[in-house]
Amino acid sequence: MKRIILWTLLLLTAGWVGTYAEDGSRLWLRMDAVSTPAKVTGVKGTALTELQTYWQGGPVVLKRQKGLKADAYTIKSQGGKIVITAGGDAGLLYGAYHLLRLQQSGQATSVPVGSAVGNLDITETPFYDLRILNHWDNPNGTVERGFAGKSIFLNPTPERMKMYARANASIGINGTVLNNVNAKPEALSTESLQKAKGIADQLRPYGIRVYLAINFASPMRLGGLKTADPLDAEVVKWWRDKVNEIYRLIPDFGGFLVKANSEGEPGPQDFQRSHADGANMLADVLKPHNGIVMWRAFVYAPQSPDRANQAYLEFMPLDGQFRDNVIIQIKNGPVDFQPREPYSPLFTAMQKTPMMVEFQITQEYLGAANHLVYLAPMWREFFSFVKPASLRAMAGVANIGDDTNWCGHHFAQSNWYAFGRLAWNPNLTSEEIAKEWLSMTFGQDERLKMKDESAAANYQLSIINSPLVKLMLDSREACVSYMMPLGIHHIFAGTHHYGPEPWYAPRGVRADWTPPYYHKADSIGLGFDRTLSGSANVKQYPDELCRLYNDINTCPENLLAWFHHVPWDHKMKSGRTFWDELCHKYDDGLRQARHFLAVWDTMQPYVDQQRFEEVQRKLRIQARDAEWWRDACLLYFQTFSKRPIPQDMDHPVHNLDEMMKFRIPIGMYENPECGYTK
Ligand code: GCV
Repeated sequence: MKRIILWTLLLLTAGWVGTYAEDGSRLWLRMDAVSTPAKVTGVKGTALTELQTYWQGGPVVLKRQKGLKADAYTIKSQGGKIVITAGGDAGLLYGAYHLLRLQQSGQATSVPVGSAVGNLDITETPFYDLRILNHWDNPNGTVERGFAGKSIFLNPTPERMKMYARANASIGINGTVLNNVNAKPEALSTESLQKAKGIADQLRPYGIRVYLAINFASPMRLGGLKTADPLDAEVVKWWRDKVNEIYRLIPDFGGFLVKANSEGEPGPQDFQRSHADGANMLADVLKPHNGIVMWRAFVYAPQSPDRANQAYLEFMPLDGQFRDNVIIQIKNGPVDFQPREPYSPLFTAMQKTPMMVEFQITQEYLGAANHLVYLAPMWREFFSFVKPASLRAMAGVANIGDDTNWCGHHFAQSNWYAFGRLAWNPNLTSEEIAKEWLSMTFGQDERLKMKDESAAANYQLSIINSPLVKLMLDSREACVSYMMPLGIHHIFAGTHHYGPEPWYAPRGVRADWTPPYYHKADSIGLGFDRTLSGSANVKQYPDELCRLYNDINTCPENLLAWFHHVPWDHKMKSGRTFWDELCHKYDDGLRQARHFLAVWDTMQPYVDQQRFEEVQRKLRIQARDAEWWRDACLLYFQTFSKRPIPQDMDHPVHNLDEMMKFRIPIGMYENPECGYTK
């Protein structure tokens, strides 16, 4: 209550500010140009240009210094100037963006609006050298699991590419994989490579390298060879020639991302070779050019009794057998980007192989571009189990498309932003990042127009102290609650993964693509038995965690149905039965989603009308979807539990038979207009 009063006071102090239309296309880079500098080239040239265009303070000097890491930088106030020092040009660029961020967000009181120099003493070193986006973009312009329109690479305009490059560089992203991991062999055709070269040329001045996902069978399907066996001399020559062709066009090409022997994609196992054989062959041909291979560990087989076991079983025997320019890219959880999963046990098991984590920025399983779900808390949760230092790099599946606002939902921009900031420093808190993003994304223009510095500072404070921060921080847990609480997972509609279909199990569809494989609901209870007497998945974790997860009484309740087939009457810490707790969790999630609408209404004075209304519309969809999730899941699971919905909560308002017949007519390439519409 106190917070709300304080916040209201701050709003009044800041004064009522006029609003105007705003489409979100400027992302978090919302500075107005103060001059139009002459064109200069190179990454240092970009740093100079950005400062000359947008910096409103006193003189800034850019200096290279030996001994500093290329991307690291310092920013210091020295003798009436600001000096940015870095080991390489990219560091100068990152330093320039840092300074502009201080100016724009008004966070540092030492750099108020329009100030000359302030009193700066900042040192920054990126935690990971490789901070990379993975686009799942197809040559025809569709984006797999993309909810923000078509691929930005289909017909890239220089303005759009420039904004993309600036946005990435401003948060430290320094690599981008241009195409879908379900790669077509044509991704390596000379025509496609020319196109990739065009994009690489536009991104290079911003310190961003280009990478490509490849199809392992390319030597056959594109090159016309009889085999793609990685140990075949002709095949190796084909790859060597192709790699040489790429580097002639793109001298700083980063390397390959590979999805092999997974979901029908070809791989070395088709030729009785191992993942290591395949990855090492590619690594050897890339090595002379300093290229790398990011080899994905996302593998599972239809016959596996537990999909969560598979990556460990395939990759652990190969630990230590990969070349030093191979990094194994592992999804954060052992199944597939669910709203909550435990971490993938490979991360703590593999000791002799460089690894990187793959997060999903696009919300395939978290309400697509319709739900406001801030993902930093989920990624920070991962890092509370997996030490950041045990990884070599961070990759994020991009949520970017050609929609005017880039990400489909204005708040989905915060996930792109948070990914970049965490790849730079995984120890930043979710709250720090949310405040930074909010203060840059909303209210800028009003703040910058204020002549009175204290009014401007108050205005900024009112944004970062608003209940919106809490809304963002709570949003992921709320989504878990209304979609799949207590460790339930993968109970989505088939194909598009939007909305609940815990019953989905058509004849002929492989079992591990259907929800009953995961929830295993029956008259006894709910959940996947991964204990030592079940699939023994717990054994893939370190001993201490194995013991913790294996015992239903010590297993964290938020993962209970992930590791256990939980009896309906199991006593929970709250004193409720598991069934009652499940009902309450769904209902709590729904309440939270509804509450988001009330919180957003209080933000109206701060936010331009266009973004206010667009977010409000999405929040309404989210609240209706949360109700759909609660009703569908509880009524369906009730057919097994045979227990009543508790009296002290709201009861379902939809009919199960109608929800079971309902279909959303979309595939995996688009955002649904809205959810359940009956
Ligand atoms: C690119 C999941 C998604 C697929 C995706 C795959 C992967 O299965 O549903 O769309 O394919 O993960 O990460 O390779």
